[in-house]
Amino acid sequence: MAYDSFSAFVAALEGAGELKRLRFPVATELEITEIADREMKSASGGKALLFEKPTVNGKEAAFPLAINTMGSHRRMAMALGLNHVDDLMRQMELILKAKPPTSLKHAWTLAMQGLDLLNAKPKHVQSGPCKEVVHRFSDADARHLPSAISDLPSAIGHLPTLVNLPILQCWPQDGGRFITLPCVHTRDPDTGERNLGMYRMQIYDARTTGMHWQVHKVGARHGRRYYEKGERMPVAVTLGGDPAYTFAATAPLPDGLDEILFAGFARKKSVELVKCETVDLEVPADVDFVLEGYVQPGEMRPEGPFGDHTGFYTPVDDYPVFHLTAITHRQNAIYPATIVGIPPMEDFYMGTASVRIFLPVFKMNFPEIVDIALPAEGVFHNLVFVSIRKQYAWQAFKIMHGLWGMGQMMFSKYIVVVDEDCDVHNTSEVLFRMCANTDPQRDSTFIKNPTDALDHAQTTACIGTHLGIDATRKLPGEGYHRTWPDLLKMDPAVKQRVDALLVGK
Ligand SMILES: Cc1cc2nc3c(=O)[nH]c(=O)nc-3n(C[C@H](O)[C@H](O)[C@H](O)COP(=O)(O)O)c2cc1C
Ligand SMILES: [Mn+2]
Repeated sequence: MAYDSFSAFVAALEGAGELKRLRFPVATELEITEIADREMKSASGGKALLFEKPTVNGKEAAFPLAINTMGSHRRMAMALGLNHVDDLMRQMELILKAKPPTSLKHAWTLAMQGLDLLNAKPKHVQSGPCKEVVHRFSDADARHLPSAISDLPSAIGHLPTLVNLPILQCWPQDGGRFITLPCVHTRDPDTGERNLGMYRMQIYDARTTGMHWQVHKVGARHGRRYYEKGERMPVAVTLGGDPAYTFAATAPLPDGLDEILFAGFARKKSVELVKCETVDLEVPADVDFVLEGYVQPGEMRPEGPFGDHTGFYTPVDDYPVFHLTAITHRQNAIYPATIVGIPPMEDFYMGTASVRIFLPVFKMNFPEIVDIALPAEGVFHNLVFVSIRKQYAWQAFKIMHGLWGMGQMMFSKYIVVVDEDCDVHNTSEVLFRMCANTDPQRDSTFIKNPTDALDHAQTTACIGTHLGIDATRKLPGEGYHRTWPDLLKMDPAVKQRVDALLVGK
């Protein structure tokens, strides 16, 4: 099921008892974070929150703010119009099984062809709700624009610029305000291929932001080609609309595979794309806000610090700069936001959904894989649990190396491989296996690989070592010469008898 607006999704959450409204003024400076953090840390991710009167420097912003809208397994499924994310996983499986692929790239191509068959191809439309209010910036505007974020309230109501948005200052040592759920649309200048990625944006002033695409991401690769050609790079950023877009922007699709197609597949309705006003790009017509602009080759500016997914502040570093040329928006837009920080946070549920939906793709390449989990404590890349059906010696190591070579799985700092009868979603069960089943030296391997740009523990940014731990039961061919003992297990007949004995007791 598709949502025709972000507010339709918010209404669906409210109808399902998954939303709390905060009708009183709350400051976008730290206060919304504190309330949202408490909610995200409560049982099963708490509820979505709709702040009806977010304030910016003490003044009410022009739009309400919704946060934690995907911050539970149920809400994440609802965002994709599903009862359970596994429903989409099974569809993915069917598409891949219909015609077994010969390689990973082939698997993706097939998946995408399957998506076409399901009528997921985008349509092109002339206009849409995201154009209800259109403001192109002119040079005359520049005279009215405040340059410092502290001056922003003076411009509220004057221009539909970033200053009217309830953009959060998330954590005390943050370098400013950040757009935390931006869907960044770019094109490969050579092939014309679209990409949609989520890269946070720090507000520098009413018309300029940072563009935090890390070096390994597709937006950064597109950027490099524009820089090499010395051409100005068109960029469009969307906020809101069907939550399927926001999820697709975070999903780790291989480079060259279109997130808009994927979103169409996920929501079972093709995405309607509309041309931007000032840049040669298309965006979904039903989004709440479109920020149009460009990145100028060679222009870099200090970005950060930012209280990040890792639970630590990411220090200041140079990133490209985004210049706004137009803002268009819905009349009754809702500003979508999230916060990241010490886990668990909303992004844990988004990451978990990605792993579930793409599990069939992993299994296609590695049929022995039974299940994969990225526990919240590992903040995505730091810790990966994999269960396998082991048949031969050192198969666990093959799986580790395979995963370390697959897209963003290259960042996995620790991979623990367990046998198929271990539930990887139960962290305590995995730790029990790891402790009980390993000889640390025999069962581990260190490798060199690119690392997550956010990992502060590496001696040098973006490169470092990873550790793989084989916690499966050892086979004779693995140099284990003793008899592997059986795991304790109660006789099922006794369990039944005891169940009956205890009924009503
Ligand atoms: C809430 C949230 C914020 C994110 N912020 C960033 C960011 O600032 N920079 C970045 O490179 N990746 C960020 N990511 C991760 C990317 O969105 C993710 O790696 C995505 O798959 C990148 O898409 P791409 O492969 O098309 O570049 C964020 C993810 C989430 C869920
Ligand atoms: Mn991509």
